[in-house]
Amino acid sequence: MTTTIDLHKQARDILKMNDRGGYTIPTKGLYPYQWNWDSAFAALGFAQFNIDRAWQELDTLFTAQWDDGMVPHIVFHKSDPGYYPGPDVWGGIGPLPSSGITQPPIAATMARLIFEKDKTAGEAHIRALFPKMRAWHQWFMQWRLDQGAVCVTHPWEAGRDNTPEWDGPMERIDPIGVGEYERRDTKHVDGSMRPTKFDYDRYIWLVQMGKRLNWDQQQLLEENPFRVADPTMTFTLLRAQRDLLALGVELGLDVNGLDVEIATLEKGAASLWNNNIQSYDARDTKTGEWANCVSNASFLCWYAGIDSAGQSEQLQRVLDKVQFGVPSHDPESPKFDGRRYWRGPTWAVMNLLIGLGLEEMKHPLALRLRQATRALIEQNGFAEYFDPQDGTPAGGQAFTWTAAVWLSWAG
Ligand code: 9WN
Repeated sequence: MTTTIDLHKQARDILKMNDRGGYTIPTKGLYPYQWNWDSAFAALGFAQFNIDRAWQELDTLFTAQWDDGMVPHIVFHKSDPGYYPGPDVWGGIGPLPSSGITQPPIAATMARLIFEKDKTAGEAHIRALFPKMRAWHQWFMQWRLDQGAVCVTHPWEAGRDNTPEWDGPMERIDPIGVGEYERRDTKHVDGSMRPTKFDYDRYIWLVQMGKRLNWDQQQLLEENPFRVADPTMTFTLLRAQRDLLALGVELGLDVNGLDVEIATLEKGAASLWNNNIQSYDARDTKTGEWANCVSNASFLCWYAGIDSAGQSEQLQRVLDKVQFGVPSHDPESPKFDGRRYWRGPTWAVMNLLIGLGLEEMKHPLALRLRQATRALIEQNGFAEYFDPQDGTPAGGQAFTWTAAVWLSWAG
């Protein structure tokens, strides 16, 4: 029988195995580069046994920050033909080869959690990272707001690539001229667990457009048909801004304007409440239409410091429907698909963020979610994601962020 001690060792070994020297890849083969939010989770995992390595992870991520403040979603430290689209397809314009979009800003929140573990080791890192995190958050505030909610401009930005929330806006894209390309993801894992060709044509078409416009945000604002106000981005940025404010106040740093930005984001979060389905939801800013989806991102409200009786009812409902919550899409929706990526599976990292919020708010479902995540990993290992009905592991294996969730929260 595998014991908790064995699983802790396995989780630490996964982090060490995926360490490429200063940064960690999500998993060998499928994802051979540094991903933005994966790295922030990796840092939290490392902090449980090697605090210096935790800070190094975040420090490395921010070496890829663009002049305008954006921190890219992939940093291509060393070219690897096993992943598509690579650095040449993206044509990122930062100091290191990178993609041209970002990912959910959880770095400031993870930095604060790591700082709380050891303030002496952390203070210099926080002082150096603070202006960089501030600049990144301000980039969101400058370019990405819609009624105060934060928008994504590519499905990959939310980190929830093929969630049904994007189905409407994706259908409106005609990927004319996308040309031939060779997918590599389906060479590593079963295609039935991955996004479809319909999705990939549009993912690549959006990348080609960004590169053509040299990732100029003003031009993208005018030309890009995909602009969706998203609960992931809105809730994670709101939380990150609160954490930045707390860190700044504690260390006597310049927090001027942060309170106003937080108030804007609070309004933005409120604007994502969809009365028709009694849940936080994504809104297509081009049409004003709701996605009408209860997703795992809907449950990030507590993480952002927002309590919601309506969302609590939804949480109770979806947790009662599956063995291992939180499913990435409503298990009662006809679009639910328990094995296909962000259209149903449970993701340990989302559970961690949701769970942290629930615990901080002393929510009655907090313990249940933590125990379900613990059982999920105990029984099924450190997979990228899992079928929420029976826990079947899916996607990549020996996955950095699942190991980090075990070490920092579930284990
Ligand atoms: C595209 C690395 C990343 C995660 C995302 C997840 C997946 C990439 C892909 O893998 O996306 O960014 O190629 O499928 O959806 O959340 O950061 O683990």
